[in-house]
Amino acid sequence: MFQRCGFADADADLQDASYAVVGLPFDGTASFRSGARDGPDAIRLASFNFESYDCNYDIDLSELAICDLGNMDLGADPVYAEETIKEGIALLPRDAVPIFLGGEHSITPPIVDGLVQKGLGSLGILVLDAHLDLRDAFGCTRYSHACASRRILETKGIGAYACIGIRSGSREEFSFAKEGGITYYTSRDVDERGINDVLDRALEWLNCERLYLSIDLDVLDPSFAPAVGNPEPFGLSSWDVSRAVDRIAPQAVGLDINELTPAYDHGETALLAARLARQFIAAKAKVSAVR
Ligand SMILES: [Mn+2]
Repeated sequence: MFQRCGFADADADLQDASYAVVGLPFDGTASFRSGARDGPDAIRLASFNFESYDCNYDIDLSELAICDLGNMDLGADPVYAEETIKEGIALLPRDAVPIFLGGEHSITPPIVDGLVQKGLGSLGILVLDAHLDLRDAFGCTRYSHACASRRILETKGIGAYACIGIRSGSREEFSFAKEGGITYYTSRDVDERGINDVLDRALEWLNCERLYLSIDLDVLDPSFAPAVGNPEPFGLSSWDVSRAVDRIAPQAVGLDINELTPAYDHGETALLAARLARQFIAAKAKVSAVR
């Protein structure tokens, strides 16, 4: 009679969980549209639109052990949020694959650091993003969403890094990427070569057994995902991102979906975010079932 109000089909207890949904409601460094702090709950609400059965993977999410831990209390200070996220990840059981619902993109560096600290080994980090996010600081803080990839690259213990969907950054950021040999693929690369070819190249570069996937929803064209902090035209399609999830999920130790700003949504961006999270779980569960 009483429905749970977390992520749909996430009714397992943490000690039994194979998948742990964690909300990170932080938007303290938003530079254009704020409101990503409301992202996790909007994704949860949207998740109830979908069947528990994934017909592509022949996996029923209601038969999986998924736990929704709720939201971390992150406040508005980026330093506090970063430390809290790291502390929270240390408490997660190693057997549960975390699915982090953002929150702005500044949540990703402490997630990556927290996962490395758990001794998961050398992680290949794949970021889907319109923006390079390679600034050393932005808006008086090094913890800004505009510095996310720069901080990820500084994280000790990660394997390789690549990003796909790039179409925005300062001249200094592009110079930094080129001089530093940072692997990035533009949305034009995806348009010209196709997502599968770009993913082939990115995965070959990452060359890691374990991967981490960070989806900044602004990687998508605003026609697919309008409700993001910094929308950028000429982006990827929902099919492109779906294929990336299919390819990465089997090797992934975790996922984050960030930058949803629900106040600018008619529901379509939250629905896509929820669907991608569910697809990630189904794709991973399919591989686990075969093994
Ligand atoms: Mn971005």
